[in-house]
Amino acid sequence: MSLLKKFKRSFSKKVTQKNWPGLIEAYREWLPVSDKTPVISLQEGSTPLIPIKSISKRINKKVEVYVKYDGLNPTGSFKDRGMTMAMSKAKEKGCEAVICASTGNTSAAAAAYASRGGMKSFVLIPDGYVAHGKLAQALVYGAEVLSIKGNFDKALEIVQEISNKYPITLVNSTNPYRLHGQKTAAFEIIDFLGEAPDWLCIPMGNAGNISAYWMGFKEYFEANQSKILPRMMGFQASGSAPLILNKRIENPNTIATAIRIGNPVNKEKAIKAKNESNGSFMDVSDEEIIEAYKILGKEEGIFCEPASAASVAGLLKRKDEVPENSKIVCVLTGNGLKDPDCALKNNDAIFHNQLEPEVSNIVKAMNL
Ligand code: AN7
Repeated sequence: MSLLKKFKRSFSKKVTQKNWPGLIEAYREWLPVSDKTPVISLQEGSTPLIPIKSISKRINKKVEVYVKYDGLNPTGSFKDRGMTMAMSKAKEKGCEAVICASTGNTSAAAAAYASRGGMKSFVLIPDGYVAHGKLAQALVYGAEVLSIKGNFDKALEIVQEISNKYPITLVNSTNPYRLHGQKTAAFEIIDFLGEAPDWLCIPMGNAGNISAYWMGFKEYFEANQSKILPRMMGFQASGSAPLILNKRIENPNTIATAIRIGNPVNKEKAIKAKNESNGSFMDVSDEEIIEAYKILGKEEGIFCEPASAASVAGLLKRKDEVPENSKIVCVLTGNGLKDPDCALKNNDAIFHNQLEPEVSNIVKAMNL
């Protein structure tokens, strides 16, 4: 029996948003927690899996394409799945402060969950390359923000050194509890579809999430919760594609600042996921990312951030390889509201500015 079904039974009524307890309680038996673990939660998880006809149509071949809209988590990204675990385990150990490097979403989630758990958070970010929504979150959630004149990879080296020398817990995806939390997204997909998809398309930055999903798919498969394993299809932005070029990128660049990472710390795990799943990695250009971003917005009403759109851009790029009748899930890792500057610069909307406030004038502008 799937965990969600068990969970439904234990509540003896329909699972609704009202009684979703957060992912640690929902998937407790699959996670390294005990009765002693203080659960720090914002009721993350249980995000929708939404069919996307506009993409299925472009591929044809009777495929069903879904997006896992993880931008609907409490701080607007999949990082909440990892943070509920990392923070609960840090608190269990008696930790008082946490630290991370971040392109933005990790810092927002770390700040929120640290505050929720009564801990202090320090976040290192690359100056000028964190989307404004994410920076605003870190500040409001009460992190101490340290902006460095350097990129994410440098920031990660620094926080690794600091956490080795001082009693501060590192909550980047080198923290194993992060990946355990994030693997629950794979469980949710199988619980919802009744089976694993044929392909999982996912953006890669530090490559923690693809590794976490693969762990989740394998665990469910081994426990007979699914009969197939998906091919793990990872995508990076062309200007920031160390896993495709197979070398460290010193100066990564892309409009998708979330995945502006040149030296992924989970590289080995991601390559293992690719090889074990008969998967494949590919890069997508910023233009391809923005095209997918716009399709999702204006044809589906789904607003994701550019890094997330890389999964859909990648699927469209590989559409000739998609098998007939297959089910494909693209992971939308972050909410579009995170990066309003990108949205304002990249849309095809008609926007009449500075109009005189008179009906006749407005009607004329509307071309009625
Ligand atoms: C929206 O916040 O690395 O491959 O510091 O924010 O697991 O790194 C963000 C990564 C994809 C890539 N989509 O995930 C950070 C950070 C979004 C992201 C990724 C990130 P990983």
